[in-house]
Amino acid sequence: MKCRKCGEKASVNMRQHKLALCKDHYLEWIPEQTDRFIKKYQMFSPDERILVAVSGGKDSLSLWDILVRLGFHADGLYIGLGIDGGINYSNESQRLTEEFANQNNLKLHIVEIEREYGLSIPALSMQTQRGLGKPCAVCGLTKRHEMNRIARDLGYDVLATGHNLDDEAAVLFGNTLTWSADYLLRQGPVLPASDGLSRKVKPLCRFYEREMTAYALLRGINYIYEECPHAVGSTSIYYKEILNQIETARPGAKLTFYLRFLEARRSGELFVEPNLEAAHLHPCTNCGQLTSAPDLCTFCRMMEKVKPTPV
Ligand code: Q46
Ligand code: ZN
Ligand code: ZN
Repeated sequence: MKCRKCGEKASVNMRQHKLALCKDHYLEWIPEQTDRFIKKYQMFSPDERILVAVSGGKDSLSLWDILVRLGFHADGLYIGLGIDGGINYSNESQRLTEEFANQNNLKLHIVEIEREYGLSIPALSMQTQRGLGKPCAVCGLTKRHEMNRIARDLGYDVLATGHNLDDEAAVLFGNTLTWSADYLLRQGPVLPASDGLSRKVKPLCRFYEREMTAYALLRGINYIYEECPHAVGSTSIYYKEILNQIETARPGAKLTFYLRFLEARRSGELFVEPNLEAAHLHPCTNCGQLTSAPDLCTFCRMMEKVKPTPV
């Protein structure tokens, strides 16, 4: 297989795009395409300050690398979850994130949940029992809250995450199976800013997971290979496996599924009943983030439960 641009031996063959590229042209193609998506979906402009949520994984570190190469002002945010799982997961992912930031002379903010709130994510999950065995519900809620908080407090215009096409297609698949109208309404490459919350963007949402793996490896990014130990057996991994089977039989099916959804929603062809509840958001009385609850947001309500009782 030869590179379409120079005729040298290809390093990456993308069947769904009918495109094969050598290493150098692939490393050019991914940032070019990312730039195209940023413009197409009007994610941000060159003068805006971007906060990239980095986990130490291939997607978020590659996203940071790409945005900086494209000349954007992008700083990183690492959230220390305190997850060990026998593989020292959080320590190792933090070490690799710091290494990347130092090597590239980039600014990285670190928030450690245990230092901030007195409990790690697994401990918080145990105490509140929201996780019922798995800490993922507590973890997701806490990460969202902290990303919003830091972006707002430090005055970033945009919060960027490294979700790839496989992530987005799996979420879409799950939301379609249950026809979760309000989630379907909110899913997309850009979630506009609302009172006190920065705009959220996903510049990698049109790249397959293996395209991002190829980018990280060819670029020489040192990332954490292990998944979070709590990801094992999750619904999203199950949906990804199903979509991978479909993709193997019909190359391009995942991309078509996601892009047709975006197009159908944009054109009004797909009618999703708006959630009237969502229209009644107001600031949490403790942290100021928007919530549909009458006083405290879900995160602050959870933290109330773990507050030590005065003696
Ligand atoms: S939610 Fe669950 Fe992830 Fe948190 S506890 Fe690990 S698997 S990191 S995206
Ligand atoms: Zn080439
Ligand atoms: Zn709150």
